[in-house]
Amino acid sequence: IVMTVKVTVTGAAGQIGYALLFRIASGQLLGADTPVTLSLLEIPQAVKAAEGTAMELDDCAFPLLRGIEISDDPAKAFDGANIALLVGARPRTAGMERGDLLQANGGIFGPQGKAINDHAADDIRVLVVGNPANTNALIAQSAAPDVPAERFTAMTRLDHNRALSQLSAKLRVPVSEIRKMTIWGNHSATQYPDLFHAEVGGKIAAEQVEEDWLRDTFIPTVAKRGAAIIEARGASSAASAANAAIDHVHDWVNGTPEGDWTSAAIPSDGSYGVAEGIISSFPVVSKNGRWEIVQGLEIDAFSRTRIDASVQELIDERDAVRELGLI
Ligand code: NAX
Repeated sequence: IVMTVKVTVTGAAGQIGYALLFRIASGQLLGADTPVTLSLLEIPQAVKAAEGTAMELDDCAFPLLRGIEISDDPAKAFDGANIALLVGARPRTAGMERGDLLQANGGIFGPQGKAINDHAADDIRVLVVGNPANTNALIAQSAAPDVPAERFTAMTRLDHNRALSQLSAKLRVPVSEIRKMTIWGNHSATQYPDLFHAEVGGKIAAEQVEEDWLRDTFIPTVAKRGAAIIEARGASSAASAANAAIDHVHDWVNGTPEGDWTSAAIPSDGSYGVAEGIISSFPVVSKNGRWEIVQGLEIDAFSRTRIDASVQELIDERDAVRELGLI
């Protein structure tokens, strides 16, 4: 018997939600053989809009979609959930200090973590998309002591895909010829997209580009791509973010291809000198439904400085939420 998988999406009425739900319902998240039930969590003011999206989902008559639930109560929305995509978050508004931002998000991700702890299925897997994603994931994780810590992850797959695309354009090769791209650290402007382990045609990517392009164009273009999208579109990345969330969960559940890896922010076990416990992006493979950090990579001084700077930012965020009593 094929079990129906319950997928909970928070912020379901938002723009990423709108780009995400139809792809989940069509089978792109888990595969064409897996029926899904969608659970949409929204704040009370947005429940009506979520109902509208649910009407459109109905109107697609997706064969794999076995039900849609809508709620503004996390306890209900996460009840029996197998996969949780935490998209809804409190954005930074003008004049907001980092402490205010973390506090506001603590008020969202703490209770959601607790609801996951108390109500989700035993095999729950959580992907945090809402920013600041890594630290929001840490907050949710620490509110869910009964769920294995490794089930809480944050999304750097969009950054990873952006890095693939930039390198593909630079070297005029299809994305499919690039292997072993890595995003290290925080999903923020300090992230480090690493070309020293990426391979194109079996050769190290960093050796196929000019050093100044790598340093002065590639790294900042990838790290600041989100801002460039806002500038061009007048709205933040939505379809590409939804696509990355699909990629992340798809690979987590189904595994990464042999001979390649991807990037995901997962709880650090201390690998590569990254402080244990913080949720930091690493080169990862997925095997038997679990992420594993790729081991044994040599990190040169150029990469070390950049990884350390991004990890330091995550440590600072962790210390700040600790001081606020959020973890
Ligand atoms: P929108 O503002 O369009 O939608 C957010 C939705 O979340 C709204 O419908 C809102 O009502 C809902 N919401 C707020 N608080 C909630 C709560 N407590 N429970 C349930 N729902 C709640 O934002 P959108 O463009 O969809 O972006 C969502 C989040 O993704 C933002 O935090 C954004 O910064 C983040 N992003 C993360 C990316 C990543 O790579 N990790 C990239 C894209 C995106 O910027």
